[in-house]
Amino acid sequence: MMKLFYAPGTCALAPHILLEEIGRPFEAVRLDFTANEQRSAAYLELNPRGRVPLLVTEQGSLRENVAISLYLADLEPARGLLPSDPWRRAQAISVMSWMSGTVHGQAFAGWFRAARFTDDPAAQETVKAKGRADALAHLAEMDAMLAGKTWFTDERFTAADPMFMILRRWGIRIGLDVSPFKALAAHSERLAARPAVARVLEREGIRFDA
Ligand SMILES: N[C@@H](CCC(=O)N[C@@H](CS)C(=O)NCC(=O)O)C(=O)O
Repeated sequence: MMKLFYAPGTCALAPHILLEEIGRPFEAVRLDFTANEQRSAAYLELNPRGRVPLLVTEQGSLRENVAISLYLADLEPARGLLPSDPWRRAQAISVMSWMSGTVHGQAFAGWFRAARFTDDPAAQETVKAKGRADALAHLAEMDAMLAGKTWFTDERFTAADPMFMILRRWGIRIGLDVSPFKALAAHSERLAARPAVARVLEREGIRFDA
């Protein structure tokens, strides 16, 4: 059985949702970030990067949100979690890569983990402010991407969708005014209404909008 290591509300929520969506049995293993469990010796042995998500499969361990999400989608092609058309598939992977590398890895990480960018405490304040401003601009861009659409790709939920909700939620949590982003809000509501997503939110003990 596959095992997903996650911490509530983190980017691991994306593969957590996809695991529920594909309907294969899995074990969700929760790490407590407030107790720094991601840096415990036991976890570092599994994932020396000390990050989540980590998917443990019969073939070995897989890191990186985008790779895990693509893998889960490919496990059950009949679920259509990635477009089969090469161009649409590339569009989905493009937005997933941008959300992971730029919106998460630069903007939000700048706010949440400024010490990754500089050791200088004064400069960390600048990194945080820049991360926060960039996050707001990126959320505006994400809102525009969803305008007039039900899901990111066509009329169908895909592996690209969960990260929109996760990043909007982080925006709310750091006090950004997300109220102008109506398409993004409607998309998050639609996601949260999916039975698989509702089960995951309940297991993680979080709300999609707070
Ligand atoms: N590029 C990685 C980033 C993973 C990552 O940074 N995860 C965060 C949670 S959203 C984490 O584990 N942070 C723990 C830490 O920084 O100590 C991915 O997309 O999987």
